Amino acid sequence: MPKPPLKLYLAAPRGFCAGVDRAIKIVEMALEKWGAPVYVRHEIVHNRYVVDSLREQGAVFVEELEEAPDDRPVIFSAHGVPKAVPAEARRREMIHIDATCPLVTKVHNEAERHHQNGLQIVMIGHAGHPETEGTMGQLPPGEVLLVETAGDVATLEVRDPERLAYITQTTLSVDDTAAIVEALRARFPAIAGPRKEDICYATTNRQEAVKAMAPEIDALLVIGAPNSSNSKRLVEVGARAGCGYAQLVQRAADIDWRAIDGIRSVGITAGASAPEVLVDEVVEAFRARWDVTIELVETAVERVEFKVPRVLREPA
Ligand code: 2E7
Ligand code: F3S
Repeated sequence: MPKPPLKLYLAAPRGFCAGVDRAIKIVEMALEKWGAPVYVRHEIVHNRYVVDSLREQGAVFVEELEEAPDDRPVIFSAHGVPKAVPAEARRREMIHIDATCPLVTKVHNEAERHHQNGLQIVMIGHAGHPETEGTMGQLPPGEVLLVETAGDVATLEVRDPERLAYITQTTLSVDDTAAIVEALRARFPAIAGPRKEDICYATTNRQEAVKAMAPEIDALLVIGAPNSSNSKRLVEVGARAGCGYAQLVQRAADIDWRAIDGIRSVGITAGASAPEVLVDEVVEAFRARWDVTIELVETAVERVEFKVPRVLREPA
């Protein structure tokens, strides 16, 4: 029986961002420089495929620094760490390398600057996410208040409404965040902050590409992990832009084929931590069932690159 036709829209940009590329390189270069095992505090990026392949090369993933020995190098994940973590690594005289994305470090520095200026900080982010914990952990307890929704703004208790600033997580929904910023500015007109928010270029671009393809597609698949904030936001953006079916899948084996039986078009994208091999795998799985025609939906071209820390660029 001939396969039915299917238009497959591929989002661009999708997949790895510059911060993820750098973080993975840091682990690989550390393994080359010091040999195995190299410890990594938290998943270097939120993707099981990436973590498993680094584990095979000799990386050992732990959740807390205390699980790593003094005498092996330790790497901090791309999401950032509270200040207490590198402080403890220094106290233990450990070789430690920070794979925090430079765009997250920029937010840490912003928080520090506002604090030096005597401002209390409101962070827009998701409770319990490692980036939020790392950023809030740059300052003493009580100096950074968390808001997750526009509703949270109404009940916020601040020290002085005239001496406030806001910062954000880098992987939020651009549209939801704009509404929260608006609520903050309405209640605290003096609040300082970035021009818009601290959402990074990669998050913004991936959300834009999903919005552009949404009117064309019967279903959207986002390749990414269940703990990947930026990937989950892509599913929400797709659903809100009108995709009746928008799903997060880690790889081809997760696809619910019965749920998308009869579709004529599909959109595929990948979160910033999802490797392109998983995109290829998903596209191949579609080709096995449909007569696929691919169209690229390109809304931006990314040329951002970040250098790895100097210690890894120097000869051993
Ligand atoms: C670091 C930062 O690993 P991810 O899935 O992380 P999120 O934050 O989206 O859960 O994606 C790459 C990445 C994104 N942001 C890494 Cl701060
Ligand atoms: Fe950095 Fe944004 Fe990627 S904060 S790690 S460039 S998703």
